[in-house]
Amino acid sequence: MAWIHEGRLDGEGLRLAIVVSRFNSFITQRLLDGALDCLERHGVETDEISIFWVPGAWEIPPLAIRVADTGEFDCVICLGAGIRGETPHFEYVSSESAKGVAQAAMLSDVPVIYGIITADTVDQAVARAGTKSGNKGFDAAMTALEMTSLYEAVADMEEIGVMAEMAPEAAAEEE
Ligand code: INI
Repeated sequence: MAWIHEGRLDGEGLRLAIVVSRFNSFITQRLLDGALDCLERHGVETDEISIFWVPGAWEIPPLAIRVADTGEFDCVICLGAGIRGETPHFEYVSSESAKGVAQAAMLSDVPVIYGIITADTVDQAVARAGTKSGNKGFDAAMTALEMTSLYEAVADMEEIGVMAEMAPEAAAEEE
């Protein structure tokens, strides 16, 4: 039979960071509200959440990786909003912030979650910030809980694996 590993949605005892951008703040504030609602409903203490505001989505990845590298947090959630304008600026900002968050996630020891929405219109952005299409900040926070618990599960497996090589009985007790 296969071993199934799934993340839990239990936020008790977790310390979380949220990096959120001010650009399009009428949307990003809603994403932040959604994320906080999710975390608090799942048992994360308010004073275990740190919020870092940055100017725009471009600035999210460089700060996110530094926040992750402090070792102070179990997970970093990135929230932002790109809305297409009349110039190509949006394309550069959106694609680089997506790549940057992906890079931060690959390089960090803790999960770095991508909660930056990209929309062609203000209506599309509004729909993803708590109206017709739900709240992508809430969804990002759910993903954060799930991934944090999976990272912990894998870290526990590594620890038990090392113990098993040294002393099989001690590893069995730990399990
Ligand atoms: N920043 C955003 O967060 N969303 C956008 O839609 C956006 N557009 O389209 O311009 C945007 N630009 C600002 C950018 O993130 C930087 O803050 C700025 O370029 C300074 O580095």
